[in-house]
Amino acid sequence: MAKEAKFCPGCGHPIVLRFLHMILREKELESKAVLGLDIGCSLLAWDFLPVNTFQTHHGRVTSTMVGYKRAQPNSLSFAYTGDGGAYAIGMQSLMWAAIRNEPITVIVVNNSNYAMTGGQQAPTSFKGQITDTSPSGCGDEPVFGPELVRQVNKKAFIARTAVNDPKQVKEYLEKAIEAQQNGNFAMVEFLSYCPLNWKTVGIETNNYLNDNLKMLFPVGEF
Ligand SMILES: Cc1ncc(C[n+]2csc(CCOP(=O)(O)OP(=O)(O)O)c2C)c(N)n1
Ligand code: SF4
Repeated sequence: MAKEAKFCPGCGHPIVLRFLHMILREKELESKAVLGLDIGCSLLAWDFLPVNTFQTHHGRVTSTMVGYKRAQPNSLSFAYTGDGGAYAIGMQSLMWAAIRNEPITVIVVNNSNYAMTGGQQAPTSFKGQITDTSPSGCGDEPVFGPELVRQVNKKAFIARTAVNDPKQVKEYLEKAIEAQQNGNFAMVEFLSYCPLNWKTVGIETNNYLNDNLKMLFPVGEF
């Protein structure tokens, strides 16, 4: 049984995690799965799923789960991280795992800010985005993670979707698991809700996702 969420009401993280759990249960893979958590709101997934879980340092979840997979090749190894953990402090770990085609599945939850620390500008913040550290609007272009990783690995499964497209969320998670089972690296980025730091309520959160993140970051397989 999945347990009570520690995430803010309306957060996108539990959507991704519940679909991951649904698939693991359907495919009877719960006992083989190992979930590595990065620092950030990802760590709120601790004890959320009935799956063996590691807590790692900020930006180091990918390398930790590569190590785990090498030690336990029959396991199903997941690196669960925010966009800051993946594309700022953890970019080097992510790129080398992709370059070496390490057979793990990386799940990136992109909420366009450093959420756990209070909503600072992140590598995925979009031009003009108001954050705690860009009160007059972010001046930088964002990082397009899946597009970048595609450049260094032609065999991997690489995709982006959004938490308000449940059919695609499930499909891409299934394909990312299959890719790992076939010996390949996989990464899916999920455009995700962060009502606390976006300062949105109710339908405004979904509108923010559609009007900003989904307008900028293309969804699909790369
Ligand atoms: C080495 C290190 N640097 C900085 C921090 C502080 N820190 C904790 S969470 C976080 C931001 C996390 O943002 P992101 O990875 O995008 O995840 P989110 O919280 O948005 O899900 C930072 C900078 C830390 N814990 N460790
Ligand atoms: S701060 Fe944002 S990402 Fe973190 S739990 Fe709350 S809504 Fe979710």
